[in-house]
Amino acid sequence: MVVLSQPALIDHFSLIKACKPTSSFFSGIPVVDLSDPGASTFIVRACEEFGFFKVVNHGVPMEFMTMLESEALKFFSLPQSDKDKAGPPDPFGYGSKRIGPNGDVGWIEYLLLNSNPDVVSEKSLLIFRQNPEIFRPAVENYVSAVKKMAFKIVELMADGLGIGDRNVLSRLLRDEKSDSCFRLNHYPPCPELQALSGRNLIGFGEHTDPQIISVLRSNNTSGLQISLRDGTWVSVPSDHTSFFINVGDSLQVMTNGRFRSLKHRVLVEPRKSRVSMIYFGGPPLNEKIAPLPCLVAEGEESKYKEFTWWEYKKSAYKSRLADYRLGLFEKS
Ligand code: GA4
Repeated sequence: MVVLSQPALIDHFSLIKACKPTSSFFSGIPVVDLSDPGASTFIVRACEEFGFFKVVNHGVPMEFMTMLESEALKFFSLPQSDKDKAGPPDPFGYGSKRIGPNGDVGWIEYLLLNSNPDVVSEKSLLIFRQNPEIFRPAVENYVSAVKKMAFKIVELMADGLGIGDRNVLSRLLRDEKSDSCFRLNHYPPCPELQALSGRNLIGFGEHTDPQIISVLRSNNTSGLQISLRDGTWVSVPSDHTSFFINVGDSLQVMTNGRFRSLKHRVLVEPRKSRVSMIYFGGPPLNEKIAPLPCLVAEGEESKYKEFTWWEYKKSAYKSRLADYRLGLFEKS
């Protein structure tokens, strides 16, 4: 990302929003120890209460996380013209400041990749070819370890929900046609602009994730904020050794609203760069997204109209980041 002089900064990025700095870190984030026999119950409770939890004892080797973090930083440190060769995102590829196709902007640069190594998009191949040979294995090692953990988490979720078939969610993520993706985000500090406005720049504006679950890991720089049920925004203390899981819109529907998808955003730290890596676990495109029959009590009905993941995704990509995307699919 190019550092600009102050007038140019204001001219070019007046669209990037800022918000009042919030100093307090939230200490109530549920922590799930994956090696704990009670993990399935804690996961369900966390998804009902917050749509969000932190995972420890996850089994993903720390070296996979640090290796990918350093490779990502090397990529983001390349000259702008080199990074631009991997853009603009379609949605895969390198993007800077523009998020999605409908005018959303943020103080961010990112790489969006297909998470299935068998269907690596043209853009990803280009990125891998242009960069040192270790970038691709770093992505693949990390993503395959994180996927395994995600499969385990949704299986525990099914156990906790009392669903007889514990693979009902994981088979969607494990499917070779699973429409999952992987994102590397870089939020460079911008002290000049923050000092000018006296506010925190918004790196990634508020939104919910459309998929089933998202698995996030960041370096030791904070910035992630979540919206609690009462609408208050709280900051999540960073923890580079753990993962943060959030419920996506599709899981909200599959649980008939028992789990709520998490509204979250990222504020830029004035002096430290934040790098995050997120696996978005989604179903195959033709999969019907509907409440799991065993989660709809007798006499109760589905709160949602019938739709496939493809229909939901198409509609999501026509929306703005902060829109309530499920609204269109709710029964009135
Ligand atoms: C949010 C979750 C993932 O980052 C993402 C995002 C996607 C994009 O960046 O292209 C979207 C956003 C996300 C939801 C609404 C649309 C699509 C930007 C946007 C405005 C990759 C995804 O799948 O949905």
